[in-house]
Amino acid sequence: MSDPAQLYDAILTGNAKLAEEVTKAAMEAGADPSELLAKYMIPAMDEVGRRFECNEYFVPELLIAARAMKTSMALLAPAMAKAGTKAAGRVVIGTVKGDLHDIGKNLVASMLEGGGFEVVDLGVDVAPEKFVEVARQQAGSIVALSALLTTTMTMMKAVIQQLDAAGVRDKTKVIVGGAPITQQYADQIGADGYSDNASGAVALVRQMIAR
Ligand code: B1M
Repeated sequence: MSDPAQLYDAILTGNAKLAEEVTKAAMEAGADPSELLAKYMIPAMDEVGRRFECNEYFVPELLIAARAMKTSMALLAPAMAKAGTKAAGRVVIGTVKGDLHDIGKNLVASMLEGGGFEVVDLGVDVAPEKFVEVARQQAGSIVALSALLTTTMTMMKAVIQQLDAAGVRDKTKVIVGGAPITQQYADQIGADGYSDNASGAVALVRQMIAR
């Protein structure tokens, strides 16, 4: 019988096969997906980032760790989607232009779906014009922006400015998140909400819909 703690090493070493086996076994044993994420999976990715920063890991290691993380997340997603209660509302989500990081964004999207929201996932490297086009088509949606790089977080401001210029800002709430984002930055660019984690993002959307 595998130990869920092995998930940490499986992701850290980019062993997707082991990550899959351990996740399946943990789910069959009734593990809580949020606990697997918080205790093993996200800390493993943080350690991957730390190793990358001190030149112990390079881009290939980041990629294989990300693949292992995604393998596990794909197994957790259905259980996370089942856990929520229904709430009306649509969220258009994407990682901003120039940024290819999608693990956190996918987690936020899965948890929003789990919360009963309709999620339109635009993917990664999404231009401000695309967010505006979809916000126009899907009036009343909440736009959720993710950025992981200090060089791409400025794109969030560009999205807000373009929503404004297109005359849809007053009908569109914007929430932001991702490792380099802070409440202060969110306020500075005029976002309507910020969360540093996926469940906080769901709570924010709920509050906005309730208002
Ligand atoms: Co990149 N990368 N990366 N990377 N990468 C970081 C972000 C970095 C911090 C690593 C480091 O140096 N320590 C660093 C950024 C430095 C900076 O800007 N200050 C970095 C760099 C430099 C780069 C490249 C430039 C490297 C290079 O090529 N030289 C390059 C850039 C490519 C590009 O995007 N244009 C690059 C590439 C990559 C890979 C493609 C190899 C891979 C991504 C694979 C993928 O996503 N499909 C990758 C990875 C894996 C990472 C780290 C190691 C892990 C990111 C991750 O998935 N974390 C990362 C280091 C780190 O973050 N510790 C790093 C797990 C995930 C669950 O957390 O995404 O933070 P996170 O999401 C959280 C919260 O932030 C929040 O909720 C989530 C759950 O709690 N959240 C939101 C996220 N979005 C939200 C939206 C919300 C609300 C909350 O509302 C809308």
